[in-house]
Amino acid sequence: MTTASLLAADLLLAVLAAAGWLGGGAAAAARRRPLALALATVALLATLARATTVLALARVGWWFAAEKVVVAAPLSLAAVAVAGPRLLRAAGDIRSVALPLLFAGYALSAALLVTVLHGYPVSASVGLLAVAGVVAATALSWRLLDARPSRAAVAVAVAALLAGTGLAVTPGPAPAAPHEHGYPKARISDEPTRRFTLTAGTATVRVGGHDVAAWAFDGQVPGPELTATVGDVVQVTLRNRDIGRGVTLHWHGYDVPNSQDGVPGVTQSAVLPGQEFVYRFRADQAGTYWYHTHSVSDVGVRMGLYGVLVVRPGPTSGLDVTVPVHTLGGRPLPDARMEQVEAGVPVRLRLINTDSTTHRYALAGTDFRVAAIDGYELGGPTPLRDTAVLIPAGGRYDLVFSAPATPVALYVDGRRVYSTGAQSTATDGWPVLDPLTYGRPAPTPWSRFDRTFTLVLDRGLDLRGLLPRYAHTVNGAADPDIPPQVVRSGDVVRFTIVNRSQTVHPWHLHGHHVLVLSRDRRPATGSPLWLDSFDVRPGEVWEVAFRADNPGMWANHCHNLGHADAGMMLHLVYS
Ligand SMILES: [Cu+2]
Repeated sequence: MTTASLLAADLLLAVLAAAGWLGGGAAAAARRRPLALALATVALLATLARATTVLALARVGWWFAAEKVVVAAPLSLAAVAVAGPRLLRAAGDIRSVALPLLFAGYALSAALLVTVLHGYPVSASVGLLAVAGVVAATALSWRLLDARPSRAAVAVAVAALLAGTGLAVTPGPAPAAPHEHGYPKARISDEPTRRFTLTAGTATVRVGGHDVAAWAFDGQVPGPELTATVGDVVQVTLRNRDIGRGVTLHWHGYDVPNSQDGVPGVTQSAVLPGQEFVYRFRADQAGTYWYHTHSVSDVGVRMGLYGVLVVRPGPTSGLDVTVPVHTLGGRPLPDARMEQVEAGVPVRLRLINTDSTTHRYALAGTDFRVAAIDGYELGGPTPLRDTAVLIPAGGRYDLVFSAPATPVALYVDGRRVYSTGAQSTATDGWPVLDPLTYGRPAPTPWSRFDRTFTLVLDRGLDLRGLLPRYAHTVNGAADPDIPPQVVRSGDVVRFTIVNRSQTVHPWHLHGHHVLVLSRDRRPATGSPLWLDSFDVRPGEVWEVAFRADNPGMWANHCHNLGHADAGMMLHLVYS
């Protein structure tokens, strides 16, 4: 079982146990003995079964197994200890076990709420509020069952409530405000050798034979493909015609100077209708990249404000095809395309995922190699056949092959998007490439780290704004309340990224590529893997490192852009 399915099973058992105790208590109160006994048995079995799931989670290295033991186990044991013996001894009135069963139900519900709603890390105030809730609910039930709650129970509930609330409203240290420093201005003065102008505006575009309302660069989705050769000085003038919520250009994966990074509120102001902004940077890194707006990025990118950026090392021969995959108005892009290719022609397919979730790509009909990931060439890539690749949100894979005499086809999630002739293959059952074990290894350039940071990705209630929201959190906080990570120029920095939630988080640090050290404590054994976008799946622990060599203030966020908008965004700041 994967960690994600173990987590789901554990959650299901927890819900079953809580519901069983609560239902059993209600049935006992109504003097329905058989139902009460049946539900209590279900609850007991589910509670015991959780020992198995928690143990299994611990064995696969889930970081928070101990927390389950600390929070859920005592409450589960208390529930069994209070309700179990009473149940066995309840020869007379079944109603006498109603309260213990209800108490067990409240205790497990509280543990569940703390786990799901509050997330990591659990604070003393949340613990006290949970205890207050359990005691208060038990006292109220006691009262409704025609008995009288002891004054001690009421006193405990009130005391816990007051203490918990007191701790909750005590302000913690305020995170440094990221926007007080003004915007960086330094821009290279070299004369541009490649000039482009992109105009953002609302548009109607054709997708799969349907008209779709979009936001587009130059009226097309994706926007124009920008190309350059290593050594070029690229200048792009961005104009906004009528996108009311503003537009910027972020060069995804291209480690430009901070002032050109295109993050509104951090490196520049959003470009409003009628305004323009000129970006200029040196193309000193070859590879496959893309650009997109970073202003209300969740909506803006989804509506179509993105395009491809390809930087080539020099004149190339053969066929060079870019395949930017996107979902526009619920319809997949690009449309299927077929072209004749002579046998023996070298082909490079540049696969780009511009959506917010992972896509599965499968190249059928030929051996191929993964030449590059996220713009960086891999060392010693070996031939692959009938193997799929998973590309995270924002990620890019370059596949290369020599065109065979027979047709080749590329499938994305089972849909054919590119082919060199009539070709039909079922690719669903293919194994998936693990990039951490692919290619020729090389020694890690660093053995010690000047800074280490841990990022726990999670969900939780964020109560700091005007309205409470169920946010995507990092270390228990949501943007803008996540403290920035502060580094010095030249530092070698290590991140440990842990996913405590039930969803995939594609992580993306601006301005730097990170070297993957390990995943789930297993060191990367393939070619050095320099990534700017990588999927941290539920339960996974990634260790990555980079040298802090690009000063400024950089966004560091989940590239499921809906998650980023819902809090999963922090900043890397040079002191
Ligand atoms: Cu995410």
